[in-house]
Amino acid sequence: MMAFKFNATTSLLSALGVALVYLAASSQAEAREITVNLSRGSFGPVQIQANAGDGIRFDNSSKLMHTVTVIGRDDVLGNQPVKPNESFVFRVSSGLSPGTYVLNCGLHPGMQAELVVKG
Ligand SMILES: [Cu+2]
Repeated sequence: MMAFKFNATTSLLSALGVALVYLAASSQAEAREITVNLSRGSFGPVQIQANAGDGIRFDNSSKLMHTVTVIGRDDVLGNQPVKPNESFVFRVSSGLSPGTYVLNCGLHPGMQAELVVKG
């Protein structure tokens, strides 16, 4: 009888352990961060795929000031400045419905990237 109780407790703890690992894995997936480099007048990569809730970290590794704008969606992200050697994290909000958007730098014409929001 004692052995049975021990096994039942062990099983319950194992199940809890599995649940905790699952929760940890889920929250890691939700906290995904994508790094985009701003350098030499271009975004790298030029196509970014993200889900709602993901963070896009714009790293400015250049000696120039850049800005990041979602064209046509100033309500989501205005002309966000990113100084040299600084970074800015843009959280893909639920305000951006799934679709394709164009990001650009307001200071360097032609400096663009495509943002695909998957859902
Ligand atoms: Cu720029």
